[in-house]
Amino acid sequence: SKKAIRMRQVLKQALASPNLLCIMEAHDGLSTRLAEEAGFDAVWASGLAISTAMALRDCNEATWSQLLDHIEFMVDAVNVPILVDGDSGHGNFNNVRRFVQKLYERGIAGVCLEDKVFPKLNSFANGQQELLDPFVFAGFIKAAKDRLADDNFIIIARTEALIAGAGLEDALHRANIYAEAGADAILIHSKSKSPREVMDFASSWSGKTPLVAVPTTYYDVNPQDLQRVGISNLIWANHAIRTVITSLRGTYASIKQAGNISFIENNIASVNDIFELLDYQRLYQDERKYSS
Ligand code: SPV
Ligand code: MG
Repeated sequence: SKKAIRMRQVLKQALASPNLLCIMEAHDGLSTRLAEEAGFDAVWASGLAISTAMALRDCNEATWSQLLDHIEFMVDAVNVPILVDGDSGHGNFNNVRRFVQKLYERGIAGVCLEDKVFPKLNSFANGQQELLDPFVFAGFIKAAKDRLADDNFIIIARTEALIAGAGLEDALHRANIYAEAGADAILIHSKSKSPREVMDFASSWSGKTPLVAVPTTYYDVNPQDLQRVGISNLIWANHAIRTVITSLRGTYASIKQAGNISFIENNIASVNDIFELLDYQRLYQDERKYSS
C-alpha cells in the first residue's frame, strides 16, 4: 500500500540520520495509537511487551503467525512506522524469509533479528542465553534481504554477544559479519547498569551501518551521550507494558478494596475519550453518507 511504502521510507531515513530517534514500545492497537498521539516517530513492537500482554513468556511461547495477527492491529492503528521485534527469526533461514515476507505484506516498516538460537529467551531473564553461529545468522539476514528485494524494508541485526557474556571483541566481529551480509543497522544490546560497554562498542565500530541501543538497564544514560558516540537510534523497549501493569494493579486493587467505583471516576479516561480517540464521529458522518 501507499502508506506502507511511505512508512518504510520514513523509518529508513530516520535510522540513517544522525538526529536522535526514540522508538517507543507498544504492544497492541491502543498503545500504538497512544504512542503516535504522544508524538513518537516510530513504534517498537516489542516481543517482551506483546508476549506479556498475552500473559505468555518472552521465549517464543506465542507462534510467529499469532504475532503477525496481533501486529496487524498495530499497523492499522497509526501512520507511524512499526519496527517489529522478530526475535531470533523463528527457525532457520527459510523460516526467517517467510516470516519477514509476511511482515512485509502486512505493512510493517522493518524487523529486528537477534543472533540467538530458537527458541530465544528474553535478554534480561537469567536462564540460558545461547548464541547462534555468526555465519548461520548472516545467512538469515541474506535470505531475508534476497526474499524482499526492497531496500526500504529495514533489517536490523542485533547481537546478543554482550548479553551472553562473549565480550566486546566478539560483538564487533559479529556486527561486522552482519553488516557484510546486508544488515541495515546493528543493534548492540547490553544488560549492564552502565552504558560503558555499549559506548565502547560504538567507539570501535567501523560506521558501516547506523547503530541502535536499548537503554533498559542503563536507563540513567543521557541520550545525548549515546548520540555523541554514534548511537542515534534508541528503543524505549518496555515502558508501556510496565505502565499497564502498575496502572491496572492500582485500579483493580483500589476498586476491590473500596467495593465501589465512584472514587475512581475522575482518575481514569472517560468513555467519551475512547469515542474521540477512535473517531466515532467519523463513523456517524459516513453513516449519513452511505445509508439512506
Ligand atoms: C523486547 O522489547 O522484546 C526486546 C528488548 O527485545 S529486551 O527485552 O531488552 O530483550
Ligand atoms: Mg524481544
